[in-house]
Amino acid sequence: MMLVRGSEPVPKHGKLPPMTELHPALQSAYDTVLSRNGGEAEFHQAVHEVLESLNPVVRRHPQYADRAILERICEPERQIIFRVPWSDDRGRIHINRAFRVEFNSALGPYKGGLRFHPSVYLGIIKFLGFEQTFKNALTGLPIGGGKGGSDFDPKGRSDGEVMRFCQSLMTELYRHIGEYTDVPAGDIGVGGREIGYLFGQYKRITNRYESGVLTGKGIGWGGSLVRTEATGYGLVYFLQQMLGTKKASLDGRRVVVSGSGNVAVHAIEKAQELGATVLACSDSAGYVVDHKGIDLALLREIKVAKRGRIAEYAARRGADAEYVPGGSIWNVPCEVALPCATQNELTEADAAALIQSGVIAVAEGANMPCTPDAIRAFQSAGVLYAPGKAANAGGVATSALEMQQNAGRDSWSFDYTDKRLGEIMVAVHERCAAAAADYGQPGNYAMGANISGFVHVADAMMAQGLI
Ligand code: NDP
Ligand code: 2IT
Repeated sequence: MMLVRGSEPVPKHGKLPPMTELHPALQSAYDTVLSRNGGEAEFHQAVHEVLESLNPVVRRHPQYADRAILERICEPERQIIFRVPWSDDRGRIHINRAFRVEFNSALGPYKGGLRFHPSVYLGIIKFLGFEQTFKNALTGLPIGGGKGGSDFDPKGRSDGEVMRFCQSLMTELYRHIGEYTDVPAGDIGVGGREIGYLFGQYKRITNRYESGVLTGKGIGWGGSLVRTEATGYGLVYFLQQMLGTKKASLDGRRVVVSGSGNVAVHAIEKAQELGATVLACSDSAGYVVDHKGIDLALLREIKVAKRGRIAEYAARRGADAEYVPGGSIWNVPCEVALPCATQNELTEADAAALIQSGVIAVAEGANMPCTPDAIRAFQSAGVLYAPGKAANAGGVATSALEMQQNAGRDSWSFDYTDKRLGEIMVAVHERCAAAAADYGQPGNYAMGANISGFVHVADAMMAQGLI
């Protein structure tokens, strides 16, 4: 069986760290993942990171190596791949590929977003579904893990084209999902507009107003207040907890946030509210630095309302702001870094630049944005580091609150829902911190998140028999 070590060229984007010796049961599970999922670099990376954290767990509790729990937890319960035909505004026909990976249902119905981005392939959806399983467990709410999406590129597409694509996708997806089965939501490229079109088509096909089948719905038709803001707000709530352990706060801090989508915009909003100056943000083409602090109203107008490019921000803002095409946003000096764009966007070299500039905390709004080498660099430099599966769990947690409201045919106020989100993020932080301390690594949130999430899911799987 293949062993991944040091510089072997396994992942496409992130280099794996020098391998800690894995317990034989973990090694065997990892070997199986490598041999079964050839070429799926991001999935290998996500699995490796979790298994590495489990060494002390399997040593202390050998029962986790029994009954193939490790192999089962790394193998999705179901993987669905289908064709999505649609026609553009000029009548040309396009065929996309779509996925739904129903990873683990030990704790509840599969739950996780849909991503529309040209880079989507099975390996990305599997990595996201795997991460989601542990993230959802960390929330303490009754949700299993799943993820889906398509290689459809929404950029430059009209509303009509996006609608036809969503309708065609749902024409197949509807038979696999349901309030008690699998509950999709948004992710990159999927926001309120897309959820609306998807919900409409589901309702039309099934002739059921089944609110709980999707989350991230509009406020007037079954959506929850705070869901739009939840991932970014929750990220900052987690960050506050983490800084609190060092008696530090966000007030007066210089913050850099990558991305300028749903997660980034709301992280910026909350960080600014708490007294931070957000100096820079980005999109896939480049980044802007604004020495006076990002003007959030302008950013929203350009990126959210007009779905435009961030270059326009600097052009409109004048002398205070500068646009850097390409390049790395992590060269902008700051005390707090919040990667909120995509996987493997923050490399070892970026981590070195951040450490050099005096970064004290890094919290992941995106899923797996830091490469394994970057994480290792932060941890060895004593930088507080929060993994996405903990720090960005506020989004899916608020989706679970949306499901609760739908099930009770109720709707809660903004303040009440935000308070619940805040409490959940405090609890997520506590679970990570407690597990890390219990296994002799206080402050190692990556290890704590992986251990706490794993134990919760594995215990439920053991109780439910060999399924
Ligand atoms: P959006 O589509 O709203 O925004 C994505 C942002 O990231 C955009 O600024 C986009 O730039 C940029 N981006 C996307 N792909 C790339 C890429 N390959 N390289 C560089 N930049 C890129 O998505 P979200 O804000 O919802 O998601 C951002 C991250 O947060 C993802 O990792 C997602 O999985 C994660 N997440 C999202 C949650 C949610 O509730 N939405 C919950 C938890 C995690 P451009 O505008 O140029 O496309
Ligand atoms: O990565 C994530 O947690 C999300 N995209 C949100 C999933 C959800 O079901 O709300």
